[in-house]
Amino acid sequence: MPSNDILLPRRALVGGLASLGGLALAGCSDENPPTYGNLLRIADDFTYRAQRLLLPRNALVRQFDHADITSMPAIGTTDPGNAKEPAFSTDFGEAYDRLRKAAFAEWRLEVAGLVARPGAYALADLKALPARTQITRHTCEEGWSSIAQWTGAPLAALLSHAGMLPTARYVNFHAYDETVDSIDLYDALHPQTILAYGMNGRDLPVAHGAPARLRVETQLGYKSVKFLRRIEVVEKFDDFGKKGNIQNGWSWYAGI
Ligand SMILES: Nc1nc2c(c(=O)[nH]1)N[C@H]1C(S)=C(S)[C@@H](COP(=O)(O)O)O[C@H]1N2
Ligand SMILES: [Mo]
Repeated sequence: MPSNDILLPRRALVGGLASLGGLALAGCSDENPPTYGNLLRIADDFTYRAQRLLLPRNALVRQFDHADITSMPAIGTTDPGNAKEPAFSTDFGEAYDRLRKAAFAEWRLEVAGLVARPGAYALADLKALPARTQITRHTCEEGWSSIAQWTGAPLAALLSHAGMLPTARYVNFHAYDETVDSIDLYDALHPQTILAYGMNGRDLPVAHGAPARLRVETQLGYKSVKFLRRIEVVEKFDDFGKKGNIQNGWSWYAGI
């Protein structure tokens, strides 16, 4: 595959590296991704540390050719604007429905937290950032996998545009179905971590997360949050309580 990795502006890179240094130094502190609640979580922690130790920081996952693209089921929420969906949000479901009916022209991705320039990005703003297209395998924790082509803005490009501050350590993602999740800066700045607005050469379909979803190619499918509403850059790890994956029995770190 042709490589279209972007080069981060030096300032963002220095900021990012400073934070990564913080992450490594804080290796044994209480603020690390949690191993708590249950003995089995020690295994998550081990996977996290082992992968961080063994894998080169920006090792790319395998990319495929057009001929390898398969069909892909839509999983979990497939329309956050449909009140019959199990995860329909009373706070955001109707808003999503209105946005969708207006072809997402009014949709804005809020970018908040530890950034010098908090903002609200329209789809056109995301498309104005450098674009990356990649054909990758999506692996769902339920045991199926699919190959699709994704086009979007590298999250690193957005974070650099927003001026991520050196204290940043995690990026939190909030969706219209109230899914919340986070990744650390290793994955946030990974070249294949993108905010995808295109799938298989077309606009991202609603069922797959329109108008924009996260693609974290280095982790299992559930980390690729669909229907993005808000991104927040933070220093302190948040397990999101009852809404987070830890209390719902999922690993926070699902590296593959
Ligand atoms: N907002 C949101 N994101 C989500 C989900 C969801 O239900 N809501 N499901 C996750 C799971 S378990 C998987 S496997 C993938 C499925 O992506 P797809 O529907 O495009 O196949 O999205 C992930 N992201
Ligand atoms: Mo999944």
